Amino acid sequence: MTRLSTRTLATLPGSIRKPAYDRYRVQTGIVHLGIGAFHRAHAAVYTDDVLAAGDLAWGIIGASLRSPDTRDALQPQNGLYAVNIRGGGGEEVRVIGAVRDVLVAPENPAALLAVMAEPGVRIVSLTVTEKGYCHNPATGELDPDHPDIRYDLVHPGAPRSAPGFIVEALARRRAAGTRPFTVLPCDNLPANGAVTKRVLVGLAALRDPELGRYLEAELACPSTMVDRIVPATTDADRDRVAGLLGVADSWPVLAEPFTQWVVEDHFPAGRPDWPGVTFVSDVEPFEFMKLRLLNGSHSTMAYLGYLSGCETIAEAVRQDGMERLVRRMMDDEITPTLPRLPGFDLPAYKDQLFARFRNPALKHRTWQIAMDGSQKLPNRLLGPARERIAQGLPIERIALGVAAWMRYATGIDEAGAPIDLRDPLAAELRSRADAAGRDPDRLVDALLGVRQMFGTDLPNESRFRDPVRTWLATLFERGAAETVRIAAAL
Ligand code: CS2
Repeated sequence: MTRLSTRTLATLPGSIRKPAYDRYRVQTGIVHLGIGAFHRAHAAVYTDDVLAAGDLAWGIIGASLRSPDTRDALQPQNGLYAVNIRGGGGEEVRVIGAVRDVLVAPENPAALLAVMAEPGVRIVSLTVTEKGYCHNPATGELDPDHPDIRYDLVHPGAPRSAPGFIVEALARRRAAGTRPFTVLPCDNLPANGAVTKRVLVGLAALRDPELGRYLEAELACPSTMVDRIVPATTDADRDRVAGLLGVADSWPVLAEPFTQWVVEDHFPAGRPDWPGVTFVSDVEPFEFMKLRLLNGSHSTMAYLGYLSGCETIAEAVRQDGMERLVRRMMDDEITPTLPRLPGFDLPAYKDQLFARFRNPALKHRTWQIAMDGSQKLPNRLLGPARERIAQGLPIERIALGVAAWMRYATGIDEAGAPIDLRDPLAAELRSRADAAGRDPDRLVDALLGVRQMFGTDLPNESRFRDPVRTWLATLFERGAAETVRIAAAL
């Protein structure tokens, strides 16, 4: 089958939305680090709208920090790819032209640094997942012992980490008299702008205190809240999209119809006028709302659902008792921890979340969400747990989410089969869990000893440890599906 490309764009069915702007005239205004499916289905779509509205200064050069897969898929397609939007009411395909090129950082770090140093680049955005910030999730500070950070300190001109690339590019711009670009983190971290700035200033200061002070004074890192559910693309999805396009796309992305981007409006070097973005002076209330309600529920359903044998979130949320359990967690335990958002209809937001979770057209795998739990849980569940404990409030349902993660982290499912545990701390989790065995007391203490997740306070806090331990025992004795029913009936 012929491939999607500039040449074949004209052959697409008329009903398909595609770039109508002159792609040859688009300039590079944004470098995006970590060009995975999420960016292509989220920020790149908003930027495609900017180009379509006639502002051609904001083309994107994407970079993969690890594998060449995205470049290999998109380069023969001149950067073009399809977004397949699937909702209850049907589906839509749209071809995005905002990505001008994809670089593979490890193959040629110098090429990426050269692009980042170009004066026309005014924004460097990131979707590198929680672990890509090389910080300690429990403190939000740069982890100076992170292997990539240690490497980058020795090899600043050929770095490995996202912070390493950004700091080196900013140092080069400074030396050349070019103003800094704005750094725009688009990952699910609370206060992601502040965390990013702390990490970058921290790394710069380790290289050169003067550079650290310069970035502290000059660098803008606005916080953002990003939201769109984007399941991993499968071969069946590729076939389906090819059928709709009439040409092959090696790597289309899937998404739900819902999309949201709330951005702190602090771009000293300028920004595109992204249609549909909510620009605010303080993103924090939105971030907490989304991270704790959506992502906190996602993780809870992912672990309980996976252990109960549910492949997708749509299946998990339909499990007996799950929706009731998660609603009670949202309403009784999470919502009271959220900063107020005057005028915002929170009940409607929560109803909409359940409609999104139930979306049967999206096969969003529980296993995909279960990944990297050591990085995700601190923001999603442990933060609200801490706040509630400090106020003397119960955390029954949050504790079940944490216990389900612990049960999952044993690496063996309820049928005795191995779980493909993907986590930067997987080796440590497995060895702690193996040493503890299935005794809930020993297991809970072994895993609470992971400082990067639980800090030094939670392991010694009986109001945290006790409910987690009780749920862990129930999960072992009764299994996850039955535990969900028990918890829903509380
Ligand atoms: C999910 C998120 O994989 C996960 O951890 O919770 O990717 C989630 O789908 C997005 O944050 C939705 O915006």
